[in-house]
Amino acid sequence: MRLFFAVFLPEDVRRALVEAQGKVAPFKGWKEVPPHQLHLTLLFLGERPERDLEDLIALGHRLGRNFPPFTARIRGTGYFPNEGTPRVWFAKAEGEGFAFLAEALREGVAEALGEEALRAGGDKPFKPHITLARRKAPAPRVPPVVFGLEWPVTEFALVRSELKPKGPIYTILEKFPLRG
Ligand code: 2AM
Repeated sequence: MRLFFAVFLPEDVRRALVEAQGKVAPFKGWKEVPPHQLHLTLLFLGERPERDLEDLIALGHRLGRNFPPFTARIRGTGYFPNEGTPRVWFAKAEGEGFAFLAEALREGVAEALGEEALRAGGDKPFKPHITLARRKAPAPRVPPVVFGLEWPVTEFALVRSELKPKGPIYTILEKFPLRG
């Protein structure tokens, strides 16, 4: 199964991001991420055998027990890649906890499943972001959106992604409360 660890968003943050998605809506080439799927990926694992689930769930709970909740912020948007033709339009997230959690997950996954399990995520530096829209066809860049969003991150999740012609279906397999 295709798996990743992610943080999902509270309703008010989601609403603000959906409003921002309205900016790309007039441009046919952008496909917005559906509201209930908006998330911040902490670690992408790619295709993993089902037998890994037990270790991944145990890891998530162990980290959750040791990490305190933290404050997240969103102030603006950006593109991947930033130069040339953008593929992804995202909301930039801030909050030290994201990088700490992402790194702890990398270490924990490498320990439990081996370094090989980190390969799917690639070796690009971790940039906490929430993908708002993906570019499917030629489409113009949209002007930056400015936000003043802040919320407490109190949990993260292990998510299954099933790739379908209409777009991926995400299923939360397990939630990990932060209670360090
Ligand atoms: P993205 O939103 O920037 O595309 C599920 O695919 C999630 O894992 C997405 O949030 C995606 O980020 C992220 N992800 C990170 N690395 C990935 C990769 N190599 N392939 C697919 N998704 C990846």
